[in-house]
Order: sequence, then C-alpha cells, then structure tokens
Amino acid sequence: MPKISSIKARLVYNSRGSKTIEIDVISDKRYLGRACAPSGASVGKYEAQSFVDNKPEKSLQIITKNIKKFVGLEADDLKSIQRQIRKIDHTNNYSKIGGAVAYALTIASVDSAAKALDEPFFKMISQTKRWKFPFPLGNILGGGAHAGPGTPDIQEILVCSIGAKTPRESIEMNLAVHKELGKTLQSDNPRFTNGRGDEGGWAPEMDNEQALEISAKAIESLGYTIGKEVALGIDFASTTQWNEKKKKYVYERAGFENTPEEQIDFASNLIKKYKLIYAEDALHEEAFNHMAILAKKFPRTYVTGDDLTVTNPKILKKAISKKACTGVILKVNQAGSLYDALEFATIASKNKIGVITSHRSGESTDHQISHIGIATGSKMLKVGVVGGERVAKLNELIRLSEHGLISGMAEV
Ligand code: 2PG
Ligand code: MG
Repeated sequence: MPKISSIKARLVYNSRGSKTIEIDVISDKRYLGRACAPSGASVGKYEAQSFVDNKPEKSLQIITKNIKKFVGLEADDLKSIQRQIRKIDHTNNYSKIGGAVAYALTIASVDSAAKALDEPFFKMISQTKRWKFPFPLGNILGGGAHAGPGTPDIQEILVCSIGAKTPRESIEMNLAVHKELGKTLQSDNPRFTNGRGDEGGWAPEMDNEQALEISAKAIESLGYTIGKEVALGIDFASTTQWNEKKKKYVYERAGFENTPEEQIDFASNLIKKYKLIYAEDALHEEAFNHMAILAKKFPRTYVTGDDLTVTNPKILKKAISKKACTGVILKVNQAGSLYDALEFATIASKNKIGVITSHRSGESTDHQISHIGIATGSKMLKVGVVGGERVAKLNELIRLSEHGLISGMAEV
C-alpha cells in the first residue's frame, strides 16, 4: 500500500475570494493528492469550526508543525490518519486544528493513494461495487445568505432533472433550465443585470413567490412537466430567518413573520404547489419535531436536513429517532474529516435516509466530492449548475461515465 512520504499545506483562495487551506499529500515519493477546503455562508451551529480561532493562518501553522506525525502512514488508511488528527485535536468541532485541515488532509491522502494504485477515488472509499450516478441538483436562483438585498429570503431554488438517463443528459437539462430562466428574467425586466449569487443561481430583485413562479415558468416553457422530467427543490436555510427571541421565522425581505406552525404551512404549500422533490432545512436547525411533521406529511419529497444534521453522526442518530428527515446533506467539511463523513453516510443509508452530497457556497475547483457522492450511494449531488467551481464537479461525472464501472442513475 502507498505510504505518505511528504505533506505540504498552504493558504489559497476559494470562489468567494476568502482564504482557505489546501494540502498536498505525496505518497511513495511521487503520487500527488491535493485537496482544498470549501466554506459555507449559512453555517450550522454544530458544524466543525473551519479554522483555529477563525484564522486560516493559525490552522496552517498547526498542521505544518505536525506534519511528521502523518509521514509513513498508509495514504488510504483513513482510520490511522483520523487517529493522528484526533491526537492533535480531540475537540468535538475540530477547534484546535480546524475542520479545513481535517477535510483537506483526509481527502488529499485518499487522492494520493488513488493515484498510486491507479484507481478512481470513489473506489478507494466505497463499501459497495454497485455504483450509481447521483442526480445533479443545482441552484438556478439564489437569495438569502448567498445574494444581496432585494433577492428572495429563500436561499436556493434548485433544479433536478429526474427524467434524465445519463449524467450528461441531466447536466444539459439543468443547464437549459438555468439558461431559459436567465432569458425569462431578462424579458420580464429589461433592467435585470444578469447578477448571480454565490453558487451561480440568478439573483433577481423579487420575492419568494415571484422567484418560484418564474422558475416554474422557465421549466414549463422548455416543454417539461414539473415533477416529471424536471423537478424543483428549495433550500429554505431557515436558520437564517429564525429569530430565537421572537420564536418566529422573520422574512425580512418579503416583509412577513411566521410562527413555527405558519412556517410548516408555508413550506407545505410550496411543496404542494411546486411538487417539490426536495425541501431542505424548511425549519430551523433545532426544530427536529417540526421537521418530523413535514417529513410525515410529504413522504415523496426528500425532507432534508442540512443545518439540522450538519453531517454529524450523533445528531443524525437523534434525527433518525425523531423521524425528522428523509434526506440528509453530506458536506465533508461540516463533519470535519472524510472519515467522519463516511461514518455519517453509512448510518444514513442503513436507516434508509437519502444522502445528498453537497458543495459549499465558497468552493474550490476540486472534484473529489463527485466521487464521494458516488461512493456514498448519494441520491443527488448538490453542486450547482454554472460557474467554474461548480462545473468542475459536473464535468467529473461525465469523465466517470466513460469508465463503464457505474451503472446508470440513482433511484430517487
Ligand atoms: C447550503 C450550502 C450549499 P453554504 O446551505 O446548503 O448550498 O450553502 O455553503 O453557504 O452553507
Ligand atoms: Mg443548506
């Protein structure tokens, strides 16, 4: 098995222009694995902390000081690498080394092992050999924490081309919807600037309902039936709206407030009206019981936890016992290391919870998460539709479809 011969960590920049950590792992003196940590704008309370004291420089210092502890380990032995990380940092949230380091180090190691063994990355971390392609799920219109004032309070309107038979077809259909929506926004308002949010979704000045209406219109004008060939999803990112003092969801831009009961109705109406296949964080990050009401009401929608479950195995177990969701977002950097994230995916799958592997709003041009989506049997891969850092993940699906190792699209 390939052994780690050297490691180099550095500061680079993500798609938002913020500093982050990138790590190179070289095994057997020649096989370079490289990974760069992403970062979120809507961050869950219980996520791993990206950097020591929120300073990338401090995380860089700590990993640089500890590199020797990893040299000599087998690059694909995630358990041993994790053990070493935990010797340096045994906090729940990686506050002593930074989740960004745990992310980049574990992924770069596997990447290096994959190169040494001449195997695809996904094979190195899979427990199965029956691989499927997750359906790309992408942001066509953004608001909330991902776009400026005047845009919808809802963070993301998403599209998923469930009628597609291949990754390429699903990517092309998502792209067509994104393009058509751009045209529709332009003809609706000739002063529309073509502005886009952090994840490449259009960022027009309009409220939630108008945004959903115009998204639906774009899909229909391409001749698709919503919920059939092309389905809509929403990331409500409700923690952003939740006001703990008022105990209400405050939709500042649209100018209304919802009690939790009203929020359940609000989400329910949107799920019904737009036949949503996917509803993420419709209630805030600690509203397990309210999420359970929604999950029970809509068994055909992936009622999904993101800030709710933060890729944390312990929190996932709580969500399962409360039946709080039927889908979970898997973001490796929420968990910290790839080791933690794979444990999370295993628990989810055993309990028949759909896994949706996801990017962050601040991304790199890496594409390992496409492999992680395949390896974890993810139903969907939430990586956006346009933008270099988003397309990097989608293009990797196309390359992987040339292998013949992966048989068809996931069942959703
Ligand atoms: C989310 C993500 C990705 P962020 O909320 O699901 O779409 O956003 O990375 O800002 O948390
Ligand atoms: Mg989310």
